[in-house]
Order: sequence, then structure tokens, then C-alpha cells
Amino acid sequence: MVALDFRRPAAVEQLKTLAERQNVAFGTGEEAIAEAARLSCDVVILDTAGRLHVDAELMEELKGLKGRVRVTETLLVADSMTGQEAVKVGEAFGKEVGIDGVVLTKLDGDARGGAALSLRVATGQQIRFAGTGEKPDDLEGSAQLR
Ligand SMILES: Nc1nc2c(ncn2[C@@H]2O[C@H](COP(=O)(O)OP(=O)(O)OP(=O)(O)O)[C@@H](O)[C@H]2O)c(=O)[nH]1
Ligand SMILES: [Mg+2]
Repeated sequence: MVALDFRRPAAVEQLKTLAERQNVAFGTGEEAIAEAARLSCDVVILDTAGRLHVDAELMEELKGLKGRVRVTETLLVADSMTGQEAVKVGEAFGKEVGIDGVVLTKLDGDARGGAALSLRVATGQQIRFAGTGEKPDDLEGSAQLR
């Protein structure tokens, strides 16, 4: 896992703790991507900064990253509690950055499935994973939501 969220305080530290708990190799910054190749990691996950609303600066940051790094897939992580705003973010990211799928979290909350349908339509992409709790094991591959 590569931490690239330098915006939110403690985001790097949070991911490091999570990686250690899951026994996953962890690095910080784009140089860690090359390190992952040296370690022969077969999957590299880049964790970029998030926003609850459409943020032009962040979008430029992501476009820049995709220009420098050859990524296999770009997944948008959306919180189902954010409702209609998540749809706007989904649309904007899909158009500006380009996404290949959605990870929808907090389906265990009160907001439930509305955002799933909206995001599916707004982005034209499949919901690839669904979060139903706070722990990594609560992230379910969601073939049934396709
Ligand atoms: N109940 C519940 N909690 C979740 C779920 N997914 C994540 N969380 C919790 O939500 C909190 C925030 O999760 P983060 O992974 O920091 O969220 P993020 O999308 O990376 O947020 P930013 O980095 O600020 O954009 C953590 O305490 C997670 O454990 C979920 O599906 N259900
Ligand atoms: Mg984050």
C-alpha cells in the first residue's frame, strides 16, 4: 500500500497502522511504487486524498498522478451517507479523471442502497466493493451489485 494522501492530517499514519495490522508492505510517496516493483509486489494500491465535494485542485493532482504512473485501475471510494453529493463527485471524477469502478462504503449505515443505484448510473461503472462495517474484512466484493 502506498500512502499518497498528504492533505488530511494523520492519513499516512492511519494507513501505515492498517497495513501493519494486515501484514501488507507499506510505503509513502511515489518513490514507494518503484520499491513495490523491487519487492515483486503483484498488487500495488495507491491511496490518494479524498474530498466530500468536487475539488478542482484534487482532480488536477489525480490527473497528474495518472500521467506519471501507469495505473491498472482507478477506483472511486464513496461513502453512501454522502448521498446526492457522492453522485456529483462520481460524475465529475468519471469525466475529469476517469474511473473504472466504485467502492461504496458504509452500507451498514442508515443511508443504505440509494447511493449505490445513483452512483451506478452517474458513473456508468460497477460497484466493485461494498463496505458494511469498520474492519477490512467488512469490505465485500460485490458481484451481486453489478
Ligand atoms: N461503519 C462503517 N465504517 C466504515 C466503513 N468504511 C470505512 N469506515 C470507517 O470510516 C472511517 C473513515 O475511513 P477512511 O478510510 O479514513 O475514509 P477515507 O475515505 O479514506 O477518508 P479520507 O481519507 O478523509 O478521504 C474509519 O473509521 C473506517 O473504519 C463502512 O463500510 N462501514
Ligand atoms: Mg483516505
